[in-house]
Amino acid sequence: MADKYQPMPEHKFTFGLWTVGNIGRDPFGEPTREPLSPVELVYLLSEVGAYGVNFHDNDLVPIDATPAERDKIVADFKKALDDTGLVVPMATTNLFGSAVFKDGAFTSNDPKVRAYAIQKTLNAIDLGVELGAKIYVFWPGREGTESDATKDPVTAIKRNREAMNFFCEYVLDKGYDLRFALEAKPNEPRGDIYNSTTGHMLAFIETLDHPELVGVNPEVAHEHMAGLNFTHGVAQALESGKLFHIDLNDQSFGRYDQDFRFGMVNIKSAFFLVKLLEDYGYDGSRHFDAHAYRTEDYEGVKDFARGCMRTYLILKEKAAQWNADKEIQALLAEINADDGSMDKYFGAYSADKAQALKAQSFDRNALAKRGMQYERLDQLTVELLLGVR
Ligand code: GLT
Ligand code: MN
Ligand code: MN
Repeated sequence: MADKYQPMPEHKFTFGLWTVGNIGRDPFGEPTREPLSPVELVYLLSEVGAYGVNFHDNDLVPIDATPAERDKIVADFKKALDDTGLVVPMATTNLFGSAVFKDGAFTSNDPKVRAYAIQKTLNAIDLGVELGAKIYVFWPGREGTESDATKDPVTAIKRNREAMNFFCEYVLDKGYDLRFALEAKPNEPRGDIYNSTTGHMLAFIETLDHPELVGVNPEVAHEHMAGLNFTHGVAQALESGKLFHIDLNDQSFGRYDQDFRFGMVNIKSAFFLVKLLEDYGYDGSRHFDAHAYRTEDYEGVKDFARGCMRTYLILKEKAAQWNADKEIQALLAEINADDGSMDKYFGAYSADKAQALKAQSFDRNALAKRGMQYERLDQLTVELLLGVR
């Protein structure tokens, strides 16, 4: 019998080359795994059942490659994609690894660095489009400061906006079928990063010349680093039509960017996230921006990748079970009971409505006495997740 948690193309599970290709280096220790080539990583992803592979320009083409080397690498990569059927839904630029970006890319205080960052991104957009990407991510890892003595934050916002407007015009000029997704992170590697949460990004997008081309790419770990409820941030993006992409992983609250396997730490919040994405029909990639523990060899990397997808599918099944659970649904119906008597006060404003509402009397104490039964509802949820329902 087929495994019911088998990943299928319609699940749109993707991994970055940098995720399964992570070699286990950390700030204190050397790599623990030998690097694999992009082609080898495509075959690894195909073996575990992924649908797609994403990359930074330099995950695929080294920063100092000659044009001839670039063409050979791209041709080999395309062949691996053809052989395996994997697709490239998303691409992005490495604007953080090279020492040139030590003070940022689009927000660097050095105009030559800013211009170089824009040039690098234009080339990387071409590369992504050549391989079929429809979403292009911007993660401003170096766009920040250690000390605010060093950079004016208003100037930095303006530089960032000018760069994004330039890229939107470039995509329109070229006729590319490409949209941008901005990924927030509060800190690391910079002491503080601008536009530090998904909420900041959503507000920034509305100030661009082409907001319709730009959405967000929220990441679990990054919002948890900021102590936020990830599901709420994703809901805000989804509700406003701005959830273009998502980076799934996990993270203990209060830690650095751990990029753990999806669902590894916070099963319950992962459940509500999957339920949100599924209930509201999010149809973009489910991208796992995470990596295996440093203790693992490549068999462990496959365990990691399979685990991300399997946990997602199990939680998807649990969400369907939750939606079909008679006791839970009866409780929800009771909690949300509505006799329609207040309908006349909701919806569009009118002076008459405001007048009538001001005249309505409410028994505040009686309303406050009502028990909401949330303890019961949450315990039912926990028992469902623990597998005893
Ligand atoms: C980097 C970062 C991720 C971003 C990637 C996109 S690179 O690994 O930690 O969160 O999504 O640039
Ligand atoms: Mn991360
Ligand atoms: Mn990410």
